[in-house]
Formats: sequence, C-alpha cells, structure tokens
Amino acid sequence: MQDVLAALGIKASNAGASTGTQWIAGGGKEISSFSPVDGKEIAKVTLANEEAYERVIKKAQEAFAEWRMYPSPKRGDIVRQVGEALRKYKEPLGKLVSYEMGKSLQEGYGEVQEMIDICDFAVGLSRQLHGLTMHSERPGHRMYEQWHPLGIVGIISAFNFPVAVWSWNTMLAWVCGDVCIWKPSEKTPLCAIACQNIISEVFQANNVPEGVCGLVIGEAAIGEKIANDPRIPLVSATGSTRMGKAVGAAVGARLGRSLLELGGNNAIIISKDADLDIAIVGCVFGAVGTAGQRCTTTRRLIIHESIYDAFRDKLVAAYKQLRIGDPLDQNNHVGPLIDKGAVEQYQKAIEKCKAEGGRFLVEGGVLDGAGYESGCYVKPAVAEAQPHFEIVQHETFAPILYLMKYNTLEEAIAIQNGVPQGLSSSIMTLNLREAESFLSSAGSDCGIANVNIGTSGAEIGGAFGGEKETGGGRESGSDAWRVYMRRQTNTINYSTQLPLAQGIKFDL
Ligand code: UN1
Repeated sequence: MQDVLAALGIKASNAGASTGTQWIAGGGKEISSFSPVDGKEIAKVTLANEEAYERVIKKAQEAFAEWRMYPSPKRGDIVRQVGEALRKYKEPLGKLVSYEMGKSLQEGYGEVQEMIDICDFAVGLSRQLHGLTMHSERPGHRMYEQWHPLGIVGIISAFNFPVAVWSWNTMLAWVCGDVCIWKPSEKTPLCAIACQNIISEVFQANNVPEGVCGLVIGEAAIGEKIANDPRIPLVSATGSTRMGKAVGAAVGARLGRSLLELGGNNAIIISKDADLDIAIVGCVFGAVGTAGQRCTTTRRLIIHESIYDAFRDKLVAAYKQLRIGDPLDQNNHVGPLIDKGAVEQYQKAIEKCKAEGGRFLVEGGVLDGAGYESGCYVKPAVAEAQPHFEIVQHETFAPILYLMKYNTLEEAIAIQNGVPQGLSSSIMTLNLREAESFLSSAGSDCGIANVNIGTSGAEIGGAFGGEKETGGGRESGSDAWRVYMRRQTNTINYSTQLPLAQGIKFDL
C-alpha cells in the first residue's frame, strides 16, 4: 500500500484543509485513518478547526467572483482534464478506496469509473445548460430564462462512497459555475486527500482560481457549520436519515437549498414469472456487495408464495458460496464493515430480528482468526421476517437480508412501499403486465424502480435519489444540474411603448 499512498501524495501526517492547490494545517485534533481490511493505521490527518474553515470559505467566495465568469464550456474543459487525470490514477485511487473503506477492489475501481463517467457527462452538459424562451403577451417584448451559478456548494459525503458521490456533485456544480467545499466522512479522509491532490495537478496547469475546490476534513461540528452558514446557498448531504433531518432543518431554517441523499430500505419483488437465475445474482450482489453498505443495498426480498421455497433454497445455496475476506484479494466476494461500531449495529439488528420472531436461514456472526484481525468482518445473514417488524422498517447498514412472502402483486407493492424510506426498488418478472404495473403511478413509490436488475449499481446518466425519508434530492444525471443553479426570468422591451402586463392601464 506504500506505493499507492506515495502515488496519491498521501503522507504519514496530513493537513485536513485545502483551498484547492494549497494545504492548510487543519489546526484541530489529529485523527488516524485505520483500514477495516487489516485494522492497521494508514496515516494521520489534522482536522480542520474554525479558523481553517473560515479561510476555505473566504477563498471560495473570492474564487466564485472569477469562476462564475468563465464560459461554461471552458469550465467543462477543465472537468474533462480532471476526467483524464482520474483515468491516469484509477488504479491507485481504486486501491485506496478499497483499502480505506473496505469495499472489493472491483468496486473500488468501479467507484473511480463512476467519477470518470460523471466528468464525461459534465463536459457535455457544459454546453447544454439550457433555459426556455417564452412568448410575451406584450408587443415588442421578449421573454426568456437563463440559469446562473449559485455560489458555494457544501458537500457532505459518507464513508461508503468516499469519492464517487463527491464527484457527482462537484463536477456538475463546477460546470454550472459554482465553487465547492467538501466535508468528507472522517472515516475515509485519505480518499478525499487523494482526490484533492489529483485535482490540484489539473487546477495548477490551468491556473484555476484558488478556492474553487475547498476541502475541510472535520467531525460533525464542521457539518453543522456548513448547514448553518448563509454563505453556502446549497448543501448536498449524503448519509443517515438522522443526519439528513438535522441538515435539512438547519438549511431550511435559513431558507437555503438542500439536496439530501439519505437511507434506503430497498426491496426486490420476485414474481412467479421471474427468471430465477438472473434474480439470484441480482439479489445476492444487491444484498452482500459493499458488505451491505450501499444506500441502494437490497435489504428485503418479497417473494411469490408459489416459488418461495425453491427460491429460498437457491438463495441459501448461493450464500454458502460466498467468500469473505480481504477485499483487495479478488477471490473474495465480501469485505469488512467500516468499523467496530458498524459491527455492533449489525449484531444488534440480528438480535432484534430474532426477538421480534425472525428466523435465520443463514446465520450471521463476527469472524475472527487469521485474516480477520480487524474485527470488522461479518457473515452476510438471511432471515425470514414479517414486513411490519420494526427492524425490517429500519435501515441497518450491514449485509442482513429479510425474506417475506406475497400472494398478489398489489400486496407485494404495498409491502415494498410500506417502509419510511423510498430510494431503490425492483421487480424480477418476465410478465409485461406485472412490470408495467410496478412502474405505474400505483406502483413503486421509490426514486429508482428497476425491472430484472437489482436495486444497486445505478448508472450515472439517470437522476439518483429517493423519496420519503430518503430525502427527495436528485443528483448525478438527467437534469439534476438544475439544483446547482438559480433560474432567472428575463423580460426585454424593444418597443417604443411601455404596455403593462395583464392589460393594466397606468397613464401619467
Ligand atoms: C450510495 O450508496 O450512497 O447505485 C450511492 C449504486 C451506486 C451509488 C450508491 N451507483 O449503488
């Protein structure tokens, strides 16, 4: 790993704040980043204190004055170069993501690929920040709308996608003319430092104003500062529903804008008309990929009663094949949870499920011994449960899958929708009527609804996000860019008269 750290410019002790190309000694307490892979300390980071935060904000404000006047395609060209740099650093950055966060190497590379993809998307977008034109009701008048940058975008990201989610926000915000301040999870600070170093190379080569790419690594207090800071018109936050409610309330109280990506409780409906081979792969990857730590992780399977036993047996057999261990070893399917706190939550959820009457078909448990020294490796578990169990209504960020039965499609959809969260959902069926009913306005109430693929692994081209307690935000593709801009309606009079709208007469 030393060569990976060296390639990404990570030192034994790192500053926790940056204005783009310049690091600022954070001034706060020093923390260590430990790998959940082997429990070893990777490097240290000095967290940002209030003074460092202020410096980053000031620089961002100054930079915005210049950056907003760059032609958008010019900003797009800089983002294109960021995409090129990410291609160059894909291998070390993917490895660091895997080592610091604990996801499989393939998923680490996949995450960097999502960054590259969003750069490409943003480059095209930089020439397509379109507004509409309208016909004025008055003669000699023209109306149109244009989209202007907002200012500083605060990005609070989670440990589970330590680099991709930041890039979805940042690359769009940059082409839109905004400047960004990133508060990454303090569980994965080195991934953020690596990104900052990669960006810095591109920014230096292009003389981008210092302050366009700010970084403040800190604990929850820094997140609170961002949420409460009226100098930050948009706060994009990814994480738990509890965190999102606090951020949403603080930003709302100052009438700022927030983009929230919070918990999911994603289900797959397995119809009697499903292709069961496809369904098995979709369900198992969805449930155990990233060790169950995606917001799109499959947490519930709603299975038709006529195929329930057959599917359950196939699933249990598939779980027996899973290899748990070092995520950098590509023979393994499942890596560790992020830390021991997450392991505790996993254990509690299993206990709670049992107490509520759940029956485990694949038992969970924490692994120990050679290769599992970090104490963060757990066995993916499968339980038969009832939709109304409190634990089933709740998102546990771990590989625990709950199975339930249904009879009619209406019943399956009601179970699927009957949770507080609304991120991702899918149905496995070859029956057109069922598929279309699931996608209709009486179907899934989630932001993402799929047919014959699982709940996780969304492409960047679509708008990503969900309803209800998931927070309602949309980021990444489609027209998600609009939230990063302000709309201005312009009416221009090129006549020699001043007719008033609505035919109002006002003569002097
Ligand atoms: C998240 O877990 O916060 O759809 C994002 C997926 C990924 C993104 C997940 N593209 O699973």
